[in-house]
Amino acid sequence: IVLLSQLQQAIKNHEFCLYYQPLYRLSDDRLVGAEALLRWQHPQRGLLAPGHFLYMLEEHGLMADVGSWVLQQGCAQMATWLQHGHSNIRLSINLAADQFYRGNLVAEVEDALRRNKLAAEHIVLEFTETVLLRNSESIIATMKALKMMGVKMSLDDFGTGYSSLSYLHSFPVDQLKIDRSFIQATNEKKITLDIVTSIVRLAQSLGIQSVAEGLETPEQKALMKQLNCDYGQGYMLGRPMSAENFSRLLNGDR
Ligand code: G
Ligand code: G
Ligand code: NA
Ligand code: MN
Repeated sequence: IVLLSQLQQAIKNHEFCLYYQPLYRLSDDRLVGAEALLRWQHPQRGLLAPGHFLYMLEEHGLMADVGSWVLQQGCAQMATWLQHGHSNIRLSINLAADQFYRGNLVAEVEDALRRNKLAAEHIVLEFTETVLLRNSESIIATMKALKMMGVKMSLDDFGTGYSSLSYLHSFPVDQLKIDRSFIQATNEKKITLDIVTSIVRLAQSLGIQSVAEGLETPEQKALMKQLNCDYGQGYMLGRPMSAENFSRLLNGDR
């Protein structure tokens, strides 16, 4: 259990950090980037994953502020990797719904890119279907403005939200991330395999990218490659790791 006062302390004391989970192209196993994942370096409990505290940040209206920090920090780290010559990678950054609702997201992204002298093409912004529940006109406008800047938009946890298909024409999405619950059930149920196959085909026919998350076994990876899913992410390919360790991975991969 996490107390509000501890979270406020954490923000004040800069106890948050980002971990990076590698993303690979399935056709040739090439490392193409990473997803930035929030961690809390808790003074007593050690490194905590978002499952322990994200809901509290949301509940207490702190998520948009922490999200701004994630955006800045992620862009700064990506700029560092570029300076070290890793020009072929992209960083995926998660956006919370509150960051869209607050109304200054476009300016914040612009600011994070400008401050770090980072080209927009190196950033992918992930959002979930939750964002689409509210005020869709202004959300669509925000997404369009972000796309105009050159960042890519990725629909995370695809298939688990309230309506997976109807908004695909109105929201300018570049990428679908197939939720790991589908990937992990493919060995058990034929129906799940059919669903995953359909999602990949849906992405293909929309001309957008597909990403399989939660790949844990060679069989799951081989299956997604066979389906021509573009990218893969999961414990089998690489766990979330510190920036330092991801830098090592980049250097080994060159
Ligand atoms: O890292 P882990 O798998 O425990 O993350 C759990 C969930 O927390 C994931 O669904 C992920 O999208 C979300 N998450 C991780 N980092 C961030 C972040 O920086 N911002 C937001 N909004 N969500 C995050
Ligand atoms: O939903 P989101 O894309 O934010 O999910 C990212 C989260 O998924 C991270 O917190 C990460 O720790 C977790 N994750 C990444 N790969 C795997 C995996 O192969 N299996 C499981 N169970 N979780 C994973
Ligand atoms: Na994500
Ligand atoms: Mn996801």
